[in-house]
Amino acid sequence: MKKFIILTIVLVLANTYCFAQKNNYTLWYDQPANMWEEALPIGNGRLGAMIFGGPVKERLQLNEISIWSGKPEPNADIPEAYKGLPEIRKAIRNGNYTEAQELTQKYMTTNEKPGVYTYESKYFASYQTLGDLVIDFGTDSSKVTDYERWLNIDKAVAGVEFKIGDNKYTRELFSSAADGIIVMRIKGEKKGSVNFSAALSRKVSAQTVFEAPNSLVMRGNTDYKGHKGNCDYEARVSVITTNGSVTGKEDELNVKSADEAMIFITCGTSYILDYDKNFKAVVPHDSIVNLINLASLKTYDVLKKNHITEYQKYFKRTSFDLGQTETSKVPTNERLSNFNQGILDPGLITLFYQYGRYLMISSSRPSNILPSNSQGIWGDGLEMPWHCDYKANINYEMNYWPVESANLSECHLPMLKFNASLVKPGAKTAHEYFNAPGWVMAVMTNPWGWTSPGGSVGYGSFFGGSGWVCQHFWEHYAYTQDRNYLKWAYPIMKKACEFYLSAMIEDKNGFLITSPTISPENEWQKGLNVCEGAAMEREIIWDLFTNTILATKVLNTDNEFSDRLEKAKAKILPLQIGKAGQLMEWAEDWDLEAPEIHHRHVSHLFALYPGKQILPVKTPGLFDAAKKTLEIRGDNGTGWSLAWKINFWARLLDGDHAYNLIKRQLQLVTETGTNYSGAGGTYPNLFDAHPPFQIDGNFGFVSGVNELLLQSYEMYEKPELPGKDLYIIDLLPALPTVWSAGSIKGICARGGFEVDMEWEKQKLIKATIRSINGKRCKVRYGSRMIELSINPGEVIQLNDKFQVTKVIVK
Ligand code: FUC
Repeated sequence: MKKFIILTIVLVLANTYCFAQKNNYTLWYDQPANMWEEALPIGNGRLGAMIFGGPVKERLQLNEISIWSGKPEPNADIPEAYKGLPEIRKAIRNGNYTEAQELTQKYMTTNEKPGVYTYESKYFASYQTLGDLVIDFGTDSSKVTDYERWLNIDKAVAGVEFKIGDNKYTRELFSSAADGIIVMRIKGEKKGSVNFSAALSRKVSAQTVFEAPNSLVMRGNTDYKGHKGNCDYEARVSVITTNGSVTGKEDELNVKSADEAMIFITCGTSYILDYDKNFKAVVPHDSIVNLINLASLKTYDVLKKNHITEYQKYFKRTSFDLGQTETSKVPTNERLSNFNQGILDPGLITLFYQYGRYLMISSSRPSNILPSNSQGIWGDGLEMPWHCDYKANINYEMNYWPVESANLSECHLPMLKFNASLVKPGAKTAHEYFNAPGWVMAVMTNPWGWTSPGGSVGYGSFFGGSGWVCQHFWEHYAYTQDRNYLKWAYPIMKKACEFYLSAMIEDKNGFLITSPTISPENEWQKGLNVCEGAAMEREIIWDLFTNTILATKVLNTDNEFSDRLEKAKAKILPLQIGKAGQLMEWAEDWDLEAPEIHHRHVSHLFALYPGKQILPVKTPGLFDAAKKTLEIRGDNGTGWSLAWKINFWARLLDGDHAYNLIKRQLQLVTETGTNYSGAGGTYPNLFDAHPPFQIDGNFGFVSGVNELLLQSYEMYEKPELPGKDLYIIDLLPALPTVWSAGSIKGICARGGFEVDMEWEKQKLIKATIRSINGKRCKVRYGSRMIELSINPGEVIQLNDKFQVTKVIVK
């Protein structure tokens, strides 16, 4: 009997242990990664690794967020390019578009000839890999059994386990923000069975040496193809064993007969976010050594506990449940293909949602020196797709769409600080291209303060970047209600407005427009992008002016400037509806004749999402036109395009249509080359597939789900409360039918509210609303709406009849 009880306890514990490995917070696989998009990412905001999990040879592909080739290019702007503006504008007004396109290429880009940048161009900096740590165990692969690798996103810990004979090996890895290092523990069940050699390398511009007694040190720079790189670095790998020995020579380190080994990895670079100092300081050698020394004084359990506690401070704020299924019991890649074959797997939705939050926390900790780039912090190679830069015609902003609503507000800070750093170079670009005050960022940027236009008109002559990134300054305030922060951000928004106030001109009817302009990356006629008054820049400017006016009211400052903005805003060419009932992409009704009516960019719906210019009740005509536009555009797209469409359909209050796009986004993709149409989906490691991997789709998905469940973009006014930004919170505005029961806890609404909701049979049964600072809001569910005034720390509950049932003052 006693034996039976003990056996039962052991089985239960074993089961709990296994279940802990394979719950709905776990990605897991029964094979090592073959391709990079199967490897599993860990990151502490700045230091990342992709774990391949080979039992014989482990490959950790390493990244550090500031390792970029290239250097500042302060002379990239064409000097006094604005002198070409009258000629370009005249050609456009007279309908001489071919001439206008050529002139725009000549004056309003940074390349003389159209085309993408090469390594010979001014714009070539790319995010780069730090290198690889390869750990060779020298074992016989045919003897490996019971293989599994996993990533637990609840704890941000990854692992590999397998057996060789009757010896079980386990590896655990995490990238700790608490201790500033990556930690790996390698363990064999049998004493003395851990043996390996480790090598740290990078294909170019780096050298590794063994430093006694237990470290590999790699020093290098980002020189590439004969071009000087502006970033130096030092990476260190140190090994501590329990029993056994550590030896090394040249660039290799050997561990023999250990019971277990701990490997610490860290890296520091010369990068500083300081335009005036050319973005360069010295490599912080002492702090790098210190991080490893401090970690060496701690046990594995302490390091792991520190890491999990720090990570969960962010991660645990939000939970999302759409029902339990057995589906998590198959490997994640199979789970994805099962879902593609129509097997309902609500757990996969919640896993993918939380994975997006995991990727955000892991690539954008508040102390990051740079924001999450187009691959977060994970990227292999030396020339990344599209340089892995920050593209402000959709991708960069999409990365940060969910950050506030998904209760990760502090993770927004790296982006906000980075945007602020663009004001100086952007002032020069504003002057050279438009002879305008303020600052402008055109279409993209990188860590070297690039604000100039791109290389060809089709994507490069878009000057809405600064306006768009400024939306994030306002959004961070709208969610946090932090007036002190807004005081810091306001001058940056104001200077962005000053640029557009100066750069806009009147169209033939006296409305304000920009010229030359484009609708990002889309042609209105074969070979022609350039025009005047394309919708997107108008919408971005409308949004910027609206938010800046709101900021002047909240801060009770700059009334005159605010009046100027009001007047200009009223003169911006309004949104127009075209002959098919669609929202017009350009100022002329060209949409139906454009060569690519299914183009992945849906720029003119900026006003619907992430803007707030189109609302179901207040602007029903535009609302219907936006819907028409999307119907014409169709449901295909690259990864991020699919994610954008989820957000659009959420704002159009059509959860079922959004769910169709969710299904598309979760299509298993294994193709890695660049594909621009119809191939979007998700890789086996749940990275979003453009293809190639782009992280924006992961983040756009999270914001899309939030928009389906909670919206708060509509504002209302109360004459007795002037200067207050007041929001309407919509509960379950677009719930997909398949998610008939579920709950979400800890998502955020503008105005500084945190919301929990539970629903059953498609109906809200309970909602809880907390206010950070105390604020008034309206809460709407279907056709019902109530106004609440919530004190700081108060919790308000609404029941299934939409009655306030409880007010608990903390
Ligand atoms: C723009 C997009 C592409 C891709 C790239 C990073 O050029 O049109 O689809 O997302 O940015």
